[in-house]
Amino acid sequence: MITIFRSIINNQIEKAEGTDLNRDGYIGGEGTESKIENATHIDFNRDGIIGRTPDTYPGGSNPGSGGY
Ligand SMILES: [Ca+2]
Repeated sequence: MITIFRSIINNQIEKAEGTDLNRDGYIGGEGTESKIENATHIDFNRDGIIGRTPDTYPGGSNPGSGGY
């Protein structure tokens, strides 16, 4: 429960800062839709991708592509 709470806080800060603070590859979290797609392996939003491509990449951030 505390982990979920901290994750929400972290994602709020990530969106505000535009930085992937916890280095999970997503600024502001992966998103519910992406998690459902990963769990079911069904492309619900028909973007051709199961889940969502990371906002950042190992070795460097890409703050211009957050899409928010
Ligand atoms: Ca993150």
